[in-house]
Amino acid sequence: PRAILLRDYRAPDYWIDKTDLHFSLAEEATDVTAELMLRRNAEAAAGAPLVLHGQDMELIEVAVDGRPLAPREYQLTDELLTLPQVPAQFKLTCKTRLKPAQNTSLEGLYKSHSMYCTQCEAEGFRKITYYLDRPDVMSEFTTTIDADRSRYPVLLSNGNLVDRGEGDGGRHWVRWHDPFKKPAYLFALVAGDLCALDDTFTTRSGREVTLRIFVEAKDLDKCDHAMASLKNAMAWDEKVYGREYDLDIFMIVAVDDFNMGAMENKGLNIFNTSCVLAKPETTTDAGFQRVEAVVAHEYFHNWSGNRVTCRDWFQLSLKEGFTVFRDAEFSADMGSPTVKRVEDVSLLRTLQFAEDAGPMSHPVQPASFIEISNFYTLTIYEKGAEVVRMLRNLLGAAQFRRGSDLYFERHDGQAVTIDDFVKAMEDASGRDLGQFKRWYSQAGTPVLEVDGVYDAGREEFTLTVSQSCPPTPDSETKLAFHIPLAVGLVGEAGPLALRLRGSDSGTGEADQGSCVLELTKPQQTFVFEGVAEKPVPSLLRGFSAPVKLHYDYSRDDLMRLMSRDSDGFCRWDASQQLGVAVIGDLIDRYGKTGELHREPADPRLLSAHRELLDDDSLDRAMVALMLRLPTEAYLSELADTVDVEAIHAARQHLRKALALALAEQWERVYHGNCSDEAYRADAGAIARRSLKNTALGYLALREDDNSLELCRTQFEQADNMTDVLAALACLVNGTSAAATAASTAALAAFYQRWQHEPLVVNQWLSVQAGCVAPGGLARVKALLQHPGFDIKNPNKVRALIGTFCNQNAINFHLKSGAGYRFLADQIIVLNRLNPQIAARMTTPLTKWQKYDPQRQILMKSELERILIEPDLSKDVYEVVSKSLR
Ligand code: B3K
Ligand code: ZN
Repeated sequence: PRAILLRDYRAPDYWIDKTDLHFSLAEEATDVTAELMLRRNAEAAAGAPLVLHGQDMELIEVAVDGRPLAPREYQLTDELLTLPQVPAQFKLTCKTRLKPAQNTSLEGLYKSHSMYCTQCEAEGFRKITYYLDRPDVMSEFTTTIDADRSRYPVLLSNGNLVDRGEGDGGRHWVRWHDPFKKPAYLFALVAGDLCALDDTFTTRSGREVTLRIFVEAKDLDKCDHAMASLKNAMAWDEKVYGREYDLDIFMIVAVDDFNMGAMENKGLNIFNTSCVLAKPETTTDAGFQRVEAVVAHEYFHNWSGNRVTCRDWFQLSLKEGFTVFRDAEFSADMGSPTVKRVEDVSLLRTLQFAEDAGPMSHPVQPASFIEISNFYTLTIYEKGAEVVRMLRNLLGAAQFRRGSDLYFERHDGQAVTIDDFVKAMEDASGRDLGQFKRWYSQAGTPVLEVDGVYDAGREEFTLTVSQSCPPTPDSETKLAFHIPLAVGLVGEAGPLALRLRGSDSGTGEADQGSCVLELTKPQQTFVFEGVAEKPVPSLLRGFSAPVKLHYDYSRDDLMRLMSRDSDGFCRWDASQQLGVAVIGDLIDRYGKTGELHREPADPRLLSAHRELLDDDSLDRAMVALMLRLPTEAYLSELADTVDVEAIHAARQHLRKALALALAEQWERVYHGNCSDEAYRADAGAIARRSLKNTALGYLALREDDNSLELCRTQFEQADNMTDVLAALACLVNGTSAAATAASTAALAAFYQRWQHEPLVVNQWLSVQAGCVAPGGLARVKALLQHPGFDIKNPNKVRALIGTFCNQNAINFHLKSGAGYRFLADQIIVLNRLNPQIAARMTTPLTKWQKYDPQRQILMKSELERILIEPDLSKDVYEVVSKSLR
């Protein structure tokens, strides 16, 4: 397989002004007739051949201006159809035959249960017909679908329904027309026996839009939350970005078999059921929030992605980074901003930082790829969103909005680049963002070393900040980044007023105890004047830049930040840093002695947690977050070499110590947050459940009769999945004989009750895959054979194999290498069925450099075994070969 390079970008030789598609759907095969109105690009050479993309289908006929071509008049390979001689303007007709029922890649046209659906981003349209399948070719689509009326009463495509009729032999047809030009990746088709939830939204200019969510009949009672989220998102985009919806109808369809969360096809979003369906009995709070976020994300793409799209796939973060930033701000506004920020930063710091330090590290704007599907990454999405957030922080909300307005206005209907986006921000603000653009072209996580010195005599506090960035596969040395560093100073009683002296940067702007220092050089110094007491600096407030920051805080400093800082993110981060330090001591201890039995917990951490638990005036959501110890994944990311056993033992030991030392507090907080009110998915109720279930988790570690009974009662009596699953997880992870018996009974009862709800069964798979008790691999292997599992369904693969390999380190990283062998076996099976999912599942093995020499050898040998597989997909080849080089 060959790499595609950004620097090789060339405009297409032909444009496709109109695309007229006709689908005849049938069980054995689907016939597609495409009529394309082609026009040579004025910049192309006169005799330029027409080279169309196409794969995995049968070409029945190709005609130019109605005249069928003889085979010698074109060349056909596995991936391209070339017509060496074509007129400057003409109609191309292509007839192709597809086998959707055999398409397990879930890309192109495929069947999910009894329904037909499509997934075309990034390069799936070429599995439907021969086409210029690249985002800079934008066309006006008309789509006719012809199918059996009783099996497929609902036939959908993009735009507006313009015609319909009856056919022979029980068939019917519909015609859809999309007035907005779009690239082929935004095309969609759905056919099935579906029910719909209907609603309307009136835009601020007074147009009424029909909103329709299509699902299987049994799921109609689970659409209300998605509909409410959609309406909130539509109103929010009008208010915050001035963006109105543009068609008369907006449709969402839920399908069970889907590689990603959802897809923003114009006017016809296709969703993974996991991101649409929600009701309290079947869906956790996290599930509700995910539905809200993904519905909003896909809706926001209508402007950031569809009206203004990407010139080429190297610009992917242009739409994804911006849209993630937009959906994060939306979720923050709908719920608790600090909680949302903490969750996003946790994800970034654990998984994106790990990605950026590993073999698949790439810039937000990559310079090359083998398979674009591998670049729908945390870097493109999450880091991309952080880069947009930094722009907002540097420009301020008002200028950022002006920049966004200019971007949409200037580029409406165009396929553009990340440069165009930054240029609009520059033009609207008058700022030079030249150095800032390095965030897009340089990979790696910058590291800030910060030093603070207090001069009591002069009442001055001096911060010295140096930046550096470790090498990544794309570049050995890095140029300095333009980094907004938000800071405050915290005195004994709380935040201090700031007076920043014009230092060698001079751009800091102090207001109300917070200011943004702009870092542009390898080292800079900032002096705060009039500081009457020795402060503790509050650094990287709100996580103002995606960097690693080191400052030599004492544990007392961290406790001051935890209780006195006005910045919620920094308060939480201080609790995490304290946890990391305390667990770090235990990890060292375990390394030396191989056990921790009598190791006491740090009294400061105990008293910090006691204070959090005793103070009823604090925000419950914040308390729950701060009581959660750093995860094993985060601790692993921080380590140079991951000591799997020590990290697990240390964290578990500390959890148990906290459980015992604060037993009374946990019990009080548990009971104090049980509520008889009916389930609500608002921020307050979610916070209450979160704190209650954090407490239950600690109580369960006591492994006594009382706590077991609490878990069992909550499992049996709760009216919502959040509480049921939290209790089930406690039972499943219990180690006493009584807990094991209770767990077996609970798992059986749960399956019995929910076996007909695939999304609930997935949670059942996931809770077992995450069980840290010994014997995890055997449990997961047994579940592969269970009727509730299906390797062709990505949600199930993620729930069982994904959870086990990514979130159950102690069981996956067995010293024997059996966990690695298991994963490689699954990847080899998946490679043939669904290359995108196979490549994604490979991630844990690619992190081999983080482990000890014995594990490295075992992990690499599994990667090498995958690499010699015949018929290895481009997807898996790229990930495996890059991680071995
Ligand atoms: N744009 C889609 C991603 C589809 C990628 C498929 N390989 C989902 C989203 O980000 O909204
Ligand atoms: Zn997206």
